[in-house]
Amino acid sequence: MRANRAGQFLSYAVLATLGVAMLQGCARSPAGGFSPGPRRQLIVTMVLAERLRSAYHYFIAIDTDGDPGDGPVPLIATPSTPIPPTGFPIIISDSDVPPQFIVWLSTGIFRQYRNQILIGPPFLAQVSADGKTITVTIDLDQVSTTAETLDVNLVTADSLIPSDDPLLPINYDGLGPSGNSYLAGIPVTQSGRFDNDSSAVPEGAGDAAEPELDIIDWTIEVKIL
Ligand SMILES: [Ca+2]
Ligand SMILES: [Ca+2]
Repeated sequence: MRANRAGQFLSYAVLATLGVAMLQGCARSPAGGFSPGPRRQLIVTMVLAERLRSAYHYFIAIDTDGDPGDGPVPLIATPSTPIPPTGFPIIISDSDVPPQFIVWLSTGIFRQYRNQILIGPPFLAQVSADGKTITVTIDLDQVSTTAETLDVNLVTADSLIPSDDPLLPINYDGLGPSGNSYLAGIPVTQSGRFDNDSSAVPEGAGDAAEPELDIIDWTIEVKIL
């Protein structure tokens, strides 16, 4: 989809000045064996129509406020949009609150942000050999130790820098035809699995400007060990 509507411009400069976290591999225990990993995990896969572009941006956005009535949705800023004091480019949770937790992949690097603060890489993250499937394992204790449900959206974008040129919009995709069909109220107090096929608003192909941006499938698994 092409976007040129006004929204909150979430401070890109904050991101640009933060440090860089490298992709993390399997966790090893101090004894040298493999750890079973975090006690509570959120495993997210995002499938694209075509191999991702390294310079593009791929987000998992999570709202922890417990209100399924508002969730992370893409709102594209323009240069004339007032810049809010804090936030993350193109994604908001509701009219006031930026998403509390973000995983951001760009230039081959996965970064996690909690309340706009970089907290390092996800526990595990990888891109498939064909470049179409992104899989991220998030330590739920890093997201929130108290939230019983999460609202989740997957968002892609070709740029984080808004342009007033209508010929150069930020192109993006998000869950649902308009990107506003975030997944509301995913319970994280017990193990469970959710997927696009059983979603009330399945995400399909052809609703993004480029196949490299086009989310066509997803799964979310809550794993309590
Ligand atoms: Ca969509
Ligand atoms: Ca799509």
